[in-house]
Amino acid sequence: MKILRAELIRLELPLVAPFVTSFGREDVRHPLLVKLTVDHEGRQVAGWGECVAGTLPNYSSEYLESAAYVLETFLVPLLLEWQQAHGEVKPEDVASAFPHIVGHRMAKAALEMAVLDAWLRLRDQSFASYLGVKATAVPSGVSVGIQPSIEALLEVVEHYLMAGYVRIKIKIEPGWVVEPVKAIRKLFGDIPLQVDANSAFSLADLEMLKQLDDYQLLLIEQPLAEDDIYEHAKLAGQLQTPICLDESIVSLAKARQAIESVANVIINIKPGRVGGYLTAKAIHDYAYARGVPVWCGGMLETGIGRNANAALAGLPGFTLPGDISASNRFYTRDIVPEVEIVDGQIPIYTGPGVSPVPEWLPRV
Ligand code: OSB
Ligand code: MG
Repeated sequence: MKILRAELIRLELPLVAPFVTSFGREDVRHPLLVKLTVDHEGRQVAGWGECVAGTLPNYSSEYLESAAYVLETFLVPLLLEWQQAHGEVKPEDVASAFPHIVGHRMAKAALEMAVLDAWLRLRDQSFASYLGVKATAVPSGVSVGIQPSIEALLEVVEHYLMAGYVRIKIKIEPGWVVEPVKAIRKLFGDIPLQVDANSAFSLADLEMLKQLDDYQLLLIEQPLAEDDIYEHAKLAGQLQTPICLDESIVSLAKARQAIESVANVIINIKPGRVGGYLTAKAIHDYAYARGVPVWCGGMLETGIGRNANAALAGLPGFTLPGDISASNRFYTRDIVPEVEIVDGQIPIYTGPGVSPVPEWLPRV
């Protein structure tokens, strides 16, 4: 297949409610889409990729404008050079087109996703079938931001439980750790529950974090610094609750290091953070072969990334519910037909590619 044209499309989607984490507050999401027009023997299709970089460099060093710049200035031109030299482009080639571009994995992931999407459309094949996924739906968990009060938190959690979410994750930060967990346990009993600190703590908080061991949490996600697997390993030795790594896992190499050094570790796989769905699959395969549980994280994706995440999470090693919720968890109107929760699950899309509804794009 040959790429004829590459476009970057910036969107602005207001959130249904502010999303507050230990690193900041978001009211509006700015998704960046990559649209490739490709040709194969006279047939033209469009392939879509979604870049998950946030507006600010607070979750990772990448952010919206850096990703757009890197795509436009380096990644797309290098991929076109590769195409010129090799006559065509395949999904597996994308990473080899820019061996000397360090980092910028969210930008790389978006371009690889668009190539993969176009390539699969030309074959009339779904992403799930490409991955070898047999499942038809995946359990749906929800990530709950930090709330202004315990009462507000309990109300929001109740709302999500009523909507059918099978697992609740709450964001935590200094001053918002044990009390919210305790209040949820008291009101809702032994529901599947986990917490996410987004690197808000250090080993000096050990005694406080140890208190969480009393609440049968599924896991504690990324309590310590983003670049510090070593300290997470130390912490894991002191806690009963499993440690899950999110920010720290930016590659297969980091996943290997975590699996080798952190006792009882669990891995949150986010395709954007690791450089694309192919690496995400490789991390899954590596962890699965070693009996290490993984689950699929989310980055407030539109239906483009959300459907792709659901397909990925259909792989057998994804044994914990993902942050794969319905479109209406974040948006009043998605840009593709709504992703819906049905009996606590997100159905896996079976068509060859999910396209934005053209009339809906100008609104955002
Ligand atoms: O840490 O998992 C995280 C959103 C943005 C950045 C980081 C995280 C999150 C979430 C939301 O928790 C997950 C979702 O998309 O549902
Ligand atoms: Mg996280």
